[in-house]
Amino acid sequence: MPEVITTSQQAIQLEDRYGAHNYHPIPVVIARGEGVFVWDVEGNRYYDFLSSYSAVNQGHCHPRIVDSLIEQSQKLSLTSRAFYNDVLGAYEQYITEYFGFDKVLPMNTGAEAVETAIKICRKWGYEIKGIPDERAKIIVCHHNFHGRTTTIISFSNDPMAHDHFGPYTPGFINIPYDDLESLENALSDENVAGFLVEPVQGEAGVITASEDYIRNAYDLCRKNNVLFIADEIQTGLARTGSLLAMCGNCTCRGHCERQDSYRKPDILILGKALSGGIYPVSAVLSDNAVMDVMKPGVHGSTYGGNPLGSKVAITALEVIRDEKLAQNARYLGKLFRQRMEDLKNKTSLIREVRGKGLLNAIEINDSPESDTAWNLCLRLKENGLLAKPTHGNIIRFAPPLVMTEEQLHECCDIIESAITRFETART
Ligand code: IF1
Repeated sequence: MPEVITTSQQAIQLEDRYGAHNYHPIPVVIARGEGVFVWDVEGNRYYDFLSSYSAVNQGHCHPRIVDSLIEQSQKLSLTSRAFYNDVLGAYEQYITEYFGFDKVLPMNTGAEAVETAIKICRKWGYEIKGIPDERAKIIVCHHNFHGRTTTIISFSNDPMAHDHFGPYTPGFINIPYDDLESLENALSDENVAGFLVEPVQGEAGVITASEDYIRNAYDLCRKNNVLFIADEIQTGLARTGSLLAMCGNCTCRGHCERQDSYRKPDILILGKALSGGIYPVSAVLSDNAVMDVMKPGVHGSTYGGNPLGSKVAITALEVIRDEKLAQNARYLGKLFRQRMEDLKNKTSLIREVRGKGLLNAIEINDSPESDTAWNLCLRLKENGLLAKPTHGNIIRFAPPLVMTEEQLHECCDIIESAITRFETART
């Protein structure tokens, strides 16, 4: 029988002894989650300001999504795609109409969806664009993060993610993010099939591009017959204040193709909050002109398109729309950044505040090698708020999108108190 965990220390010791050390977690052991809150083994409550890396946009254990999981899991959880099932078609219709695409290829994790998008793009390059076999290239950006598989880390320029996992997959061109001239130069290569980009670079430290970058990059790809592939695994599903970060410049507060600023990606990749953190579900959406290169037998997955994940995803998407999470994220995000900018004027610890919707970050005024951001996150934990640094000196703040204005101000008070007390203690 597995050991019953009754203390945080016991849990940490077990993970240290028996688990691979591929993470260095903040020392907190979460036992329960509900909405914007999590509780540790000892019953201490915290605001979750990471949202499981934007997978629980709908809040922890959203009751409607949990009910869908329970109901479907007691009927049928998995059939494989060797047979049809009575949920997948309804899910495929729902999600393609929800985002405005002809077809979806259902997968499980984000990395799997990115790998799937790469395969679709390459196949389209050879069979439709006419690129000579084995010559297709995909343009990616410096400081990208698209997952942890060997092909994906082949085009990462983060040594931690990349080094000593070779030999690497060829066929990728790395260019600076938010640099249209570099993109235009790279697009002059007629063997380019696609441009894979995050509308906001999450792991890099919430790097937001200049206002028209995504739209102009899209137009350059269109002009060069290159597929625009939007990785919205972290930025999508209302996180950045619109249903998709791609439509972030429009004013419809949601998602409508009629907005002249919206550019519909040739391939849209979703994951994380597509299931509200309840079950791994990812998706690759595209129109027939691209998706129809995928014929029976060329791609697949044991769990991809399973009825349980499909039912959960339908409800997760309904919650985003019914609870107007994009609108709430846009409104609260502006408040949060204003509070952080006010705090920046009172402390020397904050170098920059940046973000979109409720995907935000503060850059700490210390070197990435310092432990300042880590120690600040420990202080935040002691004050009831969980966050974790990325790339040393950047603290990402991404609460569930169901947060209220009152809760947001309480969290800003916690952040302000922790930073000012931390600075005082240092002087
Ligand atoms: C870790 C953060 C990292 C992603 C984008 C694809 C994937 C992710 C834009 C792959 C996953 C996760 C992975 C997790 C930490 C977290 C993350 F930015 F969200 F914080 F690493 F960059 N595209 N992001 O953000 O999706 O296969 O994980 O379902 O690997 O440490 P996945």
